[in-house]
Amino acid sequence: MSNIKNFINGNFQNPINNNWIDNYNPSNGDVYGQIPNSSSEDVEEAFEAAKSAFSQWSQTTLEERSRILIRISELLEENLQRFAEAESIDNGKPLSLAKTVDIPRAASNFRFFGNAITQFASESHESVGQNAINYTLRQPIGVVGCISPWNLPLYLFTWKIAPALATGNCVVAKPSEVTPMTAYMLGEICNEAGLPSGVLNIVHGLGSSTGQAIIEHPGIKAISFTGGTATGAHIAKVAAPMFKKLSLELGGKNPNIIFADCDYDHMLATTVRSSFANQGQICLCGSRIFIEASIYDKFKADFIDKVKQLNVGHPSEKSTDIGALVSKPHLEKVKSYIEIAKAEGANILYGGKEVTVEGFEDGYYLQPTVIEVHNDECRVNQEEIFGPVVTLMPFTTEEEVLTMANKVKYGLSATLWTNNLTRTMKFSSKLEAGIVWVNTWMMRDLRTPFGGVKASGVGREGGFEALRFFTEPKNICIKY
Ligand code: TXE
Repeated sequence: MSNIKNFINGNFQNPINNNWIDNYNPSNGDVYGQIPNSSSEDVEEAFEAAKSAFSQWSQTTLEERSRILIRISELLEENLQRFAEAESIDNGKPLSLAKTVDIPRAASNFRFFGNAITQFASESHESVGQNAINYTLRQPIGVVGCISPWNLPLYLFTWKIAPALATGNCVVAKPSEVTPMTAYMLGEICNEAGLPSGVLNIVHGLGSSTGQAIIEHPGIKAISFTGGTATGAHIAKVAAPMFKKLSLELGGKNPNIIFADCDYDHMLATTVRSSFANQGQICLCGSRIFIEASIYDKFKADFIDKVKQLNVGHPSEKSTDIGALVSKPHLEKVKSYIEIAKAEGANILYGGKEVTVEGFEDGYYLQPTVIEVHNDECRVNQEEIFGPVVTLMPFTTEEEVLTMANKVKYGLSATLWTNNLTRTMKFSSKLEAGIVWVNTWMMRDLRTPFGGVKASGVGREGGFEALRFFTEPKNICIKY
């Protein structure tokens, strides 16, 4: 059994109430460990440790903070294989993906923010003619809370923690209870890298107990959260009366808009990836595919041909393209949407069934699923499924597809395939999304703002936006 513990004040400890929950391996359905279901007492201890560490950490030179963050990054790289294996077992994602995306990107987060903090600057404003100068101090907030989901476990956990630490805050963090393993392992790496005790505290447990204790804690002044839209709305309700700073990165139902004038082969290969990477469990996946009518039939045939070649299998197999879904309840949720699609009269063009992987019969495997819909307002086209399921629909005019693309409650990202510059400019400005990719997908530059509009959240992560979020601007006006 792989049991994990809370990481508080640099020590690994059991939850005070000795309350534990099971941790499942999605590839075979087995319980392979237990994790603390921490209570508000553990969160209080983590908060006290963070609070005591703050006076020193916030005064640590930028060079020293940068050095420690970059050391964490190096140690993650040195431990790539171990972390990738743990991530793949905990989440069900192909080991190859964890090794090339999740863990390298987690390491990049620490390296990027370790470097970015040495370049971060604040403004000064000379009040001309008034003999006065204003300057802005960017001070750390204090103790902040970071709460992350299960789809890209260490990648999204570090995406919040690295900028919070770089700016001099101390952190109480909670990974998803569904995928806690690599966050637990990160504790050891932080100790080895010389991160002072109490600067980062990691408490494990359910959202309703541990997560709730973090968002309710009056001393935790900011919350950075990635997860479901309903949870985000709940967090906003709890945090608003306490005037906490909030960054919420929530769900998506992203359009992938394909015009006939695009680079077809490149579009086709990328669309397979943007549909099914990580079993479709990425908030940026393009789950609504709109295709210009003149190439609709060709696209449909070619796409299904490629999707058929995707290999659903055990995450550790090199030949696996699609691993296991993260949990049994999530598998059931995704399957329920396939039933909804049928009831709504959509055509299941491919997939829709569970897959039995030999030797791992109780794992949570599902075929990549392609659904042809006739009405963009149907539920499978409007609600976030967050699994290996995409919808196809033809369009004839720019206006029609733009309206359909924007006619959902979400607004995280959008992908556009065209070689027409005027159309590119028009769609880039009119699509209701925080991120628009043109002729590519999920190309990331960590300096860019990341986040969504509408029900996809508030605030932006990434680059200096994250450093701004984790600091409080204070204006100093000096008259001379
Ligand atoms: O997310 P939750 P779930 C979407 C996706 C998925 C749905 C639900 O559609 O099917 O959300 O997934 C913590 N106070 N996304 O149930 O519950 C929780 O413990 C404080 C999109 O896993 O939002 C976990 O650490 N924290 C998404 C984190 O919130 C609470 C990625 C996310 O869990 C809490 C994942 C509370 N009251 C799911 N309740 C994306 N945008 O990438 C829960 N949590």
